[in-house]
Amino acid sequence: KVHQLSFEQRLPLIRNKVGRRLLEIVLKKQSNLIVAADVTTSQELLSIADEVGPQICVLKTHADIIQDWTDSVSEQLVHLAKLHHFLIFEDRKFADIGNTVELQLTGGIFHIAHWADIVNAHIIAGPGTIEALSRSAEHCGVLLLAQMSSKGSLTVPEYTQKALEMAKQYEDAVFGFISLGCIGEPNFLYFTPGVHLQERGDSLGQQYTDPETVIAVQGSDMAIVGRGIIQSSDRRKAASTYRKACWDAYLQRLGD
Ligand code: 6AU
Repeated sequence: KVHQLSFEQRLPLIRNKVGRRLLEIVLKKQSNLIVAADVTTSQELLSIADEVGPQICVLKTHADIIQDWTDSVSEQLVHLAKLHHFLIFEDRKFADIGNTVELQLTGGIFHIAHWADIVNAHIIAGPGTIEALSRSAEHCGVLLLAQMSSKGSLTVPEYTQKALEMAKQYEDAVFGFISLGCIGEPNFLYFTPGVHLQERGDSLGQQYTDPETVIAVQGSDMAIVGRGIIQSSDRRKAASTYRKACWDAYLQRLGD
């Protein structure tokens, strides 16, 4: 099912308010590009946020790979997010029982619930994981991992289907999926990682597809790009190239 509904048409169908806020940003900036800032120092993370900020709708973080994380890092990130008008997605991939997930979301040294607009979760442990996130992350939107980009992923069609069913039960919190394309209804958004304009994969099982295939052919909405931009010698220019490729692919899908 490839959606020919525009983001304008889908906005009122999204139940979660972070999801609607995201679509407002997407439309205003004409950007369905998410940058995955997989770097190990706060200085690199913040400079990437500042460099690519104007081109993106969401910055995706892995707080636990930053070696010098403090509350000040999240404060500066939130400042840059307001300045450049993007949302922050902490790619924590919660996967535990609800009680533990609640502690992981609010506690530790990261206090994810304080600064993240979006978090994601595996469905492997059942609905308790999502129940915990929907209870303690009131201002946070949730994405479920329905498929993965890596070689040998265990997300068989039945598993993907379960993710769709679980999302429907928690539609106030869950507004979309990590998936390889459009896998469900237009009231959810589809986020696809493993996007690169040059490479086909890496040595550890990542598999890449280009933006046009992911968005125009497979029907995904948002492209998540890490190394394709992060490892470029000119990140601003790379982000601008990817933004245009992803947006053109969205327009192409609407026109088909
Ligand atoms: O473009 P890359 O390969 O440098 O980075 C891809 C980013 C990484 C992964 O942690 C993440 O996307 N990712 C995810 C997410 C977003 O949940 C799921 C998946 O199946 N594959 C994947 O690469 O930050």
